[in-house]
Amino acid sequence: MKILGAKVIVCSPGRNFVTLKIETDEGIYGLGDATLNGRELAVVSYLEDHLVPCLIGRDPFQTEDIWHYFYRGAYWRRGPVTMTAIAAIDMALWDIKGKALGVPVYNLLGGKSRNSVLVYAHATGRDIGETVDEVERYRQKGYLAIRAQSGIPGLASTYGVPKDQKYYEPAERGLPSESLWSTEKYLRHVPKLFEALRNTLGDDLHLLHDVHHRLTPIQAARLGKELEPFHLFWMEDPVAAELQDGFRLIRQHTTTPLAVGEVFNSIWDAEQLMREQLIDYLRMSIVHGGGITAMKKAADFAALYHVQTGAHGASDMSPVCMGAALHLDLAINNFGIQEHMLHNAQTEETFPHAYFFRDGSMYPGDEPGLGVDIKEDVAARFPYERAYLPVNRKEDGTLFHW
Ligand code: EZ4
Ligand code: CO
Repeated sequence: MKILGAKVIVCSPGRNFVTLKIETDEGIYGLGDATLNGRELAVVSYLEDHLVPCLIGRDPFQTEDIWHYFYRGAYWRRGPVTMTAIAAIDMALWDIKGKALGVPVYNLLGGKSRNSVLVYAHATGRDIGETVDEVERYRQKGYLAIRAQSGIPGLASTYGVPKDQKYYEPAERGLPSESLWSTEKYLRHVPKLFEALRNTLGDDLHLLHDVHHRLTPIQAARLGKELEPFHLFWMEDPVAAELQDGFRLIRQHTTTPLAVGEVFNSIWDAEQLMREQLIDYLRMSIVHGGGITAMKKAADFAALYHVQTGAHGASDMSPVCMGAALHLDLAINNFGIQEHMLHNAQTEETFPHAYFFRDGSMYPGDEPGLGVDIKEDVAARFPYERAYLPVNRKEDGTLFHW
């Protein structure tokens, strides 16, 4: 089998998605997600101008060689644009392999290590009362694990809290919006949120929280300690993780489990964090972490250090990535949890998929390949619109982590 060509499909069914479609001489095609939120067209160019010309004529079964060809062969290593582009190719090739062999991709990765994939949903509210109600609503839908975020008194907008639309979607059309931040107000508020959640909902539900990179290690240590009575499943991205040494400080002070890595794009971003057992869950996604080939290796490395996976699965990862994630989640031994943020109706219409949700878990389905398709005619109805993630400033105007 040979690769005939590949095309990049950009669409915006409510938000932007970039999808790679690789075609073969046997009529089988594969799909890969190439979406990098707010920087979409950089990946389009990287693929169209630099990678796709090198794919033509290759054997799509050679996922390992092709991965190294584009990783080592670029000379320039890592980085979100490069790794997202490589991930898209890798996903599409695994999809082709599965379709050609007539098996779902999880059967090429070791088969089923479990029956179902535990997922967590996002509950948000403008205040504690609304968030408690939202968590309850998700629980009634069958979710066993729920991330809880709430507005902070005295701050006009907060990460994770929707402005007008029903579901939280951080990217906005037009130029970047700006939000305001106060660490003091945040740290006073969050323990009250989780106290209210446990008092109202009891101890059974898994509760998660995303700090979104906004604390220093010692502040994160304080928060982790104060949240200990409420037994979180995890505290996510407590600090920006470039300084991996910083996590030692958090670890010394708290037993609240830590999840890190949605912005990572290489195992080297997490190598020390895992080797020194400074984190509990690796959040790197297939689309931003270099594909199935790279993430299988990262997961196997994590397993040596008691680290489990908890892949990023926000709505800016397309259904193609969600499908790929579920195959890997089902197959690896050290799977922890999978994020599951709902896609809107137009996205569901654009990307038909075999995966489904039932009783708090998800299932990749048993179709050959990844089990996700794209309707190009539907995609064409939703052309690209420039959109950005917000930027975040402290109340005195200092630019801060978003
Ligand atoms: O900010 O996906 O845990 N989920 C998150 C997300 C990320 C967005 C960035 O594109 O932190 O909301
Ligand atoms: Co996050």
